[in-house]
Amino acid sequence: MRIKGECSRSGLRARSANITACKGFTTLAAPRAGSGHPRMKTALITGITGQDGSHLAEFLLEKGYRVVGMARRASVDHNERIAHLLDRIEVRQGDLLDQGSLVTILEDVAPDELYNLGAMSFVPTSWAQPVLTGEFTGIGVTRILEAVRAVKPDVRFYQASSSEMFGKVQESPQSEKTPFWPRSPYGVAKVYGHWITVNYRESYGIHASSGILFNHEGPRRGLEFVTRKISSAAARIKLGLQEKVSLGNLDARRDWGYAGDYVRAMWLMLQQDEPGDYVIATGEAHTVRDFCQIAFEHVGLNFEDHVVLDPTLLRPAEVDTLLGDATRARNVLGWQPEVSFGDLARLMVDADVALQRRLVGRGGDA
Ligand code: NAP
Ligand code: F7E
Repeated sequence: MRIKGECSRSGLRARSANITACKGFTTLAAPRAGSGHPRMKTALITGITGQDGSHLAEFLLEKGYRVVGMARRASVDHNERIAHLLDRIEVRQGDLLDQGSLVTILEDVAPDELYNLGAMSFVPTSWAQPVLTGEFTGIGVTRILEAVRAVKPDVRFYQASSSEMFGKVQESPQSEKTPFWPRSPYGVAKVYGHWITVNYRESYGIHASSGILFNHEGPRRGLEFVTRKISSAAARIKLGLQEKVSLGNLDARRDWGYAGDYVRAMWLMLQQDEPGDYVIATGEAHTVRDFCQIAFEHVGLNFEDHVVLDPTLLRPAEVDTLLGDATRARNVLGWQPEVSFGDLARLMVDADVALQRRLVGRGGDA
């Protein structure tokens, strides 16, 4: 048996004796009854096809978990982020809009841990589709908690809450005690999801934790989010595939971290004896302009020559500034981020340069 070494982004090492390597990938071998190995835990992830779902699945596989993802059916393949994991995970069809599918999956999978990452997560779309956003991102949390209550009340449950709940910030930095003032239908839906999680913990004793995660990014971020839009544009402009990129509010400030660091915090929350709520953030805020400067400078360009301001990208109500205080996570979970803001911007640009070169090599263009 060989054991795969470092997971390069998370710095994690495969330690479980149940992880064997095959063509560079790890595969899970079920522990034998009476073998003396601890029982393999099962994790169910909603939103496994998303940025965080793919990082979390990798992380849990490295920990020796059986990983099951819930994904909604699509007429085209949307498994790009988990394509490299498909021989090691199970994917079940389900939808946060469909109560029956959630109940059936929980009955069949019987997870020890359930990570509810599925949501409509792009803030501008939440103004275009406010009701649907409420259904996925808000009421969807109640649907899955109701399934938990009926089928598997002893599961450890993680809810993907968001710094967007702080919106028009009432104090800075923001901690678990800061009042919410959401500024978009997405933020409002996340406040509902957060409080229903707290409520099911208090009403039914469910081990339900809410992670209030500040923006976290990486090469798997959707192309519409500002960091990835910038890193992709910097790469394409460098390679002569594009000349300009249109952006909205360059003065918005965010506390940006690396997604691989943040999924570790999700897991740590579910390893605690007591459930709770935790802010996960770096404690540093930067502007969109700062991100542009570092990203373009990394490929030898001046962003001011390429960024075009487009007022149609301004939001009906903006979250001007977010800055997190993750003291509780540091003290209770022992969590801290490992990737700095500058390194995050540079690793995203490097990944996009490599991606664009691959696409051009294949005769395609992104
Ligand atoms: P993402 O890349 O947009 O992924 C969202 C996932 O949710 C996708 O797998 C999507 O599936 C799935 N989904 C959407 N609607 C669904 C439905 N009705 N039923 C089942 N699944 C559905 O988001 P992310 O960045 O990984 O974020 C993960 C979670 O953390 C989200 O809840 C997000 O709101 C929250 N969050 C993210 C951040 C951040 O900075 N990334 C910060 C705080 C909180 P499809 O592939 O089918 O679209
Ligand atoms: O915008 C400004 C924009 O779309 C960041 C989601 O994961 O994090 C994310 O939400 C800032 C905003 O992320 C463009 O106005 C300027 O102030 O990358 P974003 P977000 O809205 O902060 C939170 C924590 C979540 O929970 C969400 O799910 O950048 N901005 N110009 C722009 N933003 C975009 N998208 N595109 C622009 O051209």
